[in-house]
Amino acid sequence: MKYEQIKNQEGLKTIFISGTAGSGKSLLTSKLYEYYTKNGAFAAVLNLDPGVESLPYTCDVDVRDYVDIVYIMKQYDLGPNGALVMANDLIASKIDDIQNEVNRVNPDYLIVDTPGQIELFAYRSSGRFLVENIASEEKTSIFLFDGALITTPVNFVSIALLSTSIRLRLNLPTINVVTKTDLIGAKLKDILLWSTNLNTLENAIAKEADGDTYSLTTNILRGLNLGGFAQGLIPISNVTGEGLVNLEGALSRILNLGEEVED
Ligand SMILES: Nc1nc2c(ncn2[C@@H]2O[C@H](COP(=O)(O)OP(=O)(O)OP(=O)(O)O)[C@@H](O)[C@H]2O)c(=O)[nH]1
Ligand SMILES: [Mg+2]
Repeated sequence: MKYEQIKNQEGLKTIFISGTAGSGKSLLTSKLYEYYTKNGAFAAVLNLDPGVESLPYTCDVDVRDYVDIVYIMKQYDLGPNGALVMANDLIASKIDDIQNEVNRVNPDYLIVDTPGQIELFAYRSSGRFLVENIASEEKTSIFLFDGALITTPVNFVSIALLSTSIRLRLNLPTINVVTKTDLIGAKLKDILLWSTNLNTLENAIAKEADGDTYSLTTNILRGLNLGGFAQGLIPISNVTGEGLVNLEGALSRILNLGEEVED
């Protein structure tokens, strides 16, 4: 196949941005793009969300050029999610064209904004196909915990479970990030402690839950930790820009480590 020949395209680093609906994926995409550009790197953006109407950035490559969600809904008499499923499959079949567009732009960093319906992207085979087949020297994933959603320790564990499940599916090194830190005030301190200290989190769960909820949550948590979850979260605000430097540092450690291994 054509893209086989250009696999491991030299120098290209691809960053997939995933997370729950409304967690800040598109806004972070625009901020990372600005960050890299300001610091003299050549970044480009690929939008993989066929259903989005407006975006806070200009796309270099846009799957909406290949699929029209409104047309699919009308033509095949589908609801929004059925149409998104079909659109995702169509997009996977256009991988050669998408790859050619990326090659033409030829950036150092390709930032990939993924669809709001994360389960469509992460759990259907077309999403993983795209992740596996976009030719790139290094790939990594950022998973966004919506700061406004993590109001309780049990919520925190649920989203950590989702993050781990998506890491399993996409099979990429993953950086966990908490967004909207500008909205959550003092709660951030608790969240950051929970993300690195199992005992603190278990104590917090014990205060909130009992019986089945307590034992299920703590058992999931222990499993997640055995699977390497407790790396901590990087706190960022897409609005104030706080924490973006740390996120870029974490990205660089993963993406540059790859280079060293390759040499
Ligand atoms: N205060 C605050 N608002 C944010 C932050 N990040 C995103 N938002 C807001 O949250 C809303 C959703 O942001 P998006 O970037 O569209 O989120 P998304 O994950 O791309 O959303 P979908 O693609 O629809 O799932 C927008 O109103 C953003 O302005 C943040 O760090 N702080
Ligand atoms: Mg979005």
